[in-house]
Amino acid sequence: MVVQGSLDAKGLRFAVVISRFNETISNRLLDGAKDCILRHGGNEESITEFYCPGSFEIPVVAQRLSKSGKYDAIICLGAVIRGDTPHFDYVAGEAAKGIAQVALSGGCPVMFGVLTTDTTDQAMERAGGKTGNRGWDAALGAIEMVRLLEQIK
Ligand code: INI
Repeated sequence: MVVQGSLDAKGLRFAVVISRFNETISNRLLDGAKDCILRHGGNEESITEFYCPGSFEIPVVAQRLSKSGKYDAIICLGAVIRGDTPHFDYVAGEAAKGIAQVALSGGCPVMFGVLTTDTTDQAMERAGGKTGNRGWDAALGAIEMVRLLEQIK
């Protein structure tokens, strides 16, 4: 027997948490996520966008959304770019750890669509450039996870 999630977004409610830091990239990830949801049977009304200052703040917003019970999935989007600062490690690490913690807390599926790259060019490549769009991928994963977990109750 094989259990897997379908890719049907019809009727699902999505919360998308978007970091405004590096917002050109975040917005491209958002465009990808929305396109994916619409192409899989969802509609504009099923997507609610929540903006926070930076990726460090994504987990607390995701946690509140998860507790609200109003959404079937939460998609977290942002870009942490290394540049020359050790700040990168703290921001990227805390974002990843915090999002994973919310995902495991037992609410709805929470997707990690936060890019962690060395350069802006690398981030652009992953946000609708030559290596695809991680926002699109995160949304597809959200749909699959909702439909998978529906079968494991
Ligand atoms: N936030 C990001 O989302 N990406 C970054 O690259 C970044 N850098 O490089 O500093 C960043 N910093 C802000 C951080 O997320 C918090 O908003 C800030 O520290 C206030 O808590």
